[in-house]
Amino acid sequence: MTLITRRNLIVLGGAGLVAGCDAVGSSPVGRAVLTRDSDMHHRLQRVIGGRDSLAREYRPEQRSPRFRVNGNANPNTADYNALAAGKFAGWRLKVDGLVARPLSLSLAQLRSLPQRAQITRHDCVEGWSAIGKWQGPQLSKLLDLAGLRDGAQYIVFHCADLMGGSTPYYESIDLIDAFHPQTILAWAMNDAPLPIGHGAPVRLRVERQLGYKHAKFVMRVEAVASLAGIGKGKGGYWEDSSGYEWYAGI
Ligand SMILES: Nc1nc2c(c(=O)[nH]1)N[C@H]1C(S)=C(S)[C@@H](COP(=O)(O)O)O[C@H]1N2
Ligand SMILES: [Mo]
Repeated sequence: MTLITRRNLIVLGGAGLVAGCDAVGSSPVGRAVLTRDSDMHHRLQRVIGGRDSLAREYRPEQRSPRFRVNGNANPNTADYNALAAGKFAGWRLKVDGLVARPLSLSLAQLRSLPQRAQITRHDCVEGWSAIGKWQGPQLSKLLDLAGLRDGAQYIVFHCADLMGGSTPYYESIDLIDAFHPQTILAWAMNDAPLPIGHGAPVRLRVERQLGYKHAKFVMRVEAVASLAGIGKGKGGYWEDSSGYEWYAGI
């Protein structure tokens, strides 16, 4: 299976669009193709795929026999270990920030919300892919329960693990992806509770973006107006530390 990179998408999309358009610089698509900034990926992706286009879904027998555990395999902090020892009965997901009704939800409550299951392909920036089944409530359901307040522009996922022992892993997405139907907070993988290595008790699935956006060990979902005050301000651990792009559309 070929990993479709953003670079490929731009080459293919750019060539096709330019060939079919004689006023490249004056159309929105042409401007997107010609603009060499990181925002271009985002806009071009939207122009080609549409805001609500779905990532491909697969049949059960297409699931990968082995799905790699990547990045942190276990937060291994005292707090997390205590929660894991209690099978996450004491875990609560906080939903706060720019919301009308902050939430604190148990795993049982997350499981009792309407669920979505999807079999999708995970593409890591390091060049491997795997197909798995994920289940959980749509993020949109939680955001509707909490009620976004005016000014909310991004949703931030705060994780339990500390990179290098001290820097929290976090990620963020915009509201288009937050309300996308395939954006779920998964507590099950391949019909079993999420294993610790894959992000127990809950991890984000944001199916049209690369693997590093899929925050594991999610503890808190925060609605914000700006990413400036969080971490080093670039919207995610890898964005802050290694220059990974904030919009990692595939
Ligand atoms: N909290 C947290 N989330 C994370 C990571 C991590 O190290 N910590 N690694 C990311 C990367 S780079 C990938 S490819 C996927 C790996 O998910 P998996 O272990 O289920 O394969 O999780 C992402 N989410
Ligand atoms: Mo990754």
